[in-house]
Amino acid sequence: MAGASAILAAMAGRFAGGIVVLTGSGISKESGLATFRDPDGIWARVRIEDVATPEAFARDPARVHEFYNLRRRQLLAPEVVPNPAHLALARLEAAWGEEVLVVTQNIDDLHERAGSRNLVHMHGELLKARCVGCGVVVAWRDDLAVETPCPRCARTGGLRPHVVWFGEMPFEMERIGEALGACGLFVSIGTSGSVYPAAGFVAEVRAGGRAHTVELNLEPSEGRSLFAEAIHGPASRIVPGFVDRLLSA
Ligand code: BJW
Repeated sequence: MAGASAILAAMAGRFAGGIVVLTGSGISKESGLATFRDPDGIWARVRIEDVATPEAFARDPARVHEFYNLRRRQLLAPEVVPNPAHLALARLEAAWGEEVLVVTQNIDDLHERAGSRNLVHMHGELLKARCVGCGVVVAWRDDLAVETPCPRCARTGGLRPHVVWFGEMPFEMERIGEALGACGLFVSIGTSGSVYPAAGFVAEVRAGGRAHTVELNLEPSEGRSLFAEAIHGPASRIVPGFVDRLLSA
């Protein structure tokens, strides 16, 4: 099996570079959180321009707060818990330690709840708020409103969800770039590959010419042809299987 032997080769090099796992909203779908671009996804119900740009927040902050308040309440609902895909990635990190870096585009905290620690939230975190006045970033589990005062500077109107909107720079790009440049295996899980810079990671890794690249997604993504190997199916089934294969290779 060509894929398995490529993984063995990547395993041999894992001490030299590690594994980068990019995750998107598809990994959290079976935990009860919506994806963005599927027919039942968030962007089928809400316009990006109304809720996910700095201009939208400047124009109508109450509308943007309403959108994220609803998603924060959904995330904190008792039935939303990590699924076997999140748990499998945490198991991989438990076995191989910091060689495994999860870079998630998701703003939910399901990777943390599953046990992942070596983790980058490149599009931010729903359970944090940031003050545009003083810059403080604080843990936040309640609704936000335009009138909510900043817990540090007390200014009102400045608190926003600590997330990355279109036109804003994703977080920790330097750390991500270094990991992509060094890794021996790049795995993309549950993302359509339509939002940059994350959509460009596979090409970046391939340009290095060393790492094996694998897509794990419900269906072929926009970038499928860029991956050396692809496994399609629901994340809760294919990710644990893939991790088992890595750990037993
Ligand atoms: C399953 C499954 C199951 C379902 N199991 N799988 C023109 C060209 C190129 C770039 C640009 C351009 N014009 C503008 C840009 C830049 C722009 C961009 O990419 N736009 C594109 C739309 C073209 N990007 C930005 O503005 C970014 N910033 C930036 O570029 O800064 C400049 C920069 C310069 C140089 C270096 C670095 C940076 C910022 C992007 C911010 C994205 N923000 C959002 C909202 C965040 C907060 C929130 O959650 O509300 O992030 S948008 C949304 O999309 C969210 C997601 O993280 C992101 C990706 O979506 P994802 O996760 O892939 O979801 P889907 O729905 O698209 O896909 C789900 C997949 O799962 C599907 O394939 C399903 O099949 C699959 N699936 N069920 C497994 N059970």
